[in-house]
Amino acid sequence: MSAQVAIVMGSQSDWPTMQCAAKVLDDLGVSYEARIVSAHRTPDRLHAFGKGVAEEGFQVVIAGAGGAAHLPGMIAALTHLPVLGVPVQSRALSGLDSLLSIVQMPAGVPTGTLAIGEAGATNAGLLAASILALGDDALAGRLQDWRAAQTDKVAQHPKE
Ligand code: RP5
Repeated sequence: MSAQVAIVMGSQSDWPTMQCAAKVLDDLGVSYEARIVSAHRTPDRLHAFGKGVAEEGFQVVIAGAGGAAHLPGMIAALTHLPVLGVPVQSRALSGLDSLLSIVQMPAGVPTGTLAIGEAGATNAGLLAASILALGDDALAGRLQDWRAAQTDKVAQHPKE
């Protein structure tokens, strides 16, 4: 059986960021598979992945890329599955290039665009879990527990 979530990234260099999505999914007991798919360096792999990702059995795609970050949008063009885009922080423009490349999709081909960098990857994991939890009460419970634990960690007062 296929994993529930596909985490794809344009380069090995994106993995430290995208691991934040993987960690959340691990915490919540959601299965995933991570792959490198570059829109520019491996265009045939991109096309095969996008055309086949639903048939493979995945339910949500998290796609992270930096710079000219065409990966999430191109996957969204090739599949009806929900695609969550993570703008990876680039060296040259601090991820603003990544963000604008991912967010400004034409009407009819949506990507859910998250924040730049690790916060975005973490939230992509949480959002993927929320989507899957719509049809999975046990996962919805684990997600609520995760959020409650986060709340409990916030102190009332700052330490000296
Ligand atoms: C993008 O180019 C990747 O998503 C990565 O964020 C960026 C730089 O890639 P490398 O040159 O580090 O492989 O395609």
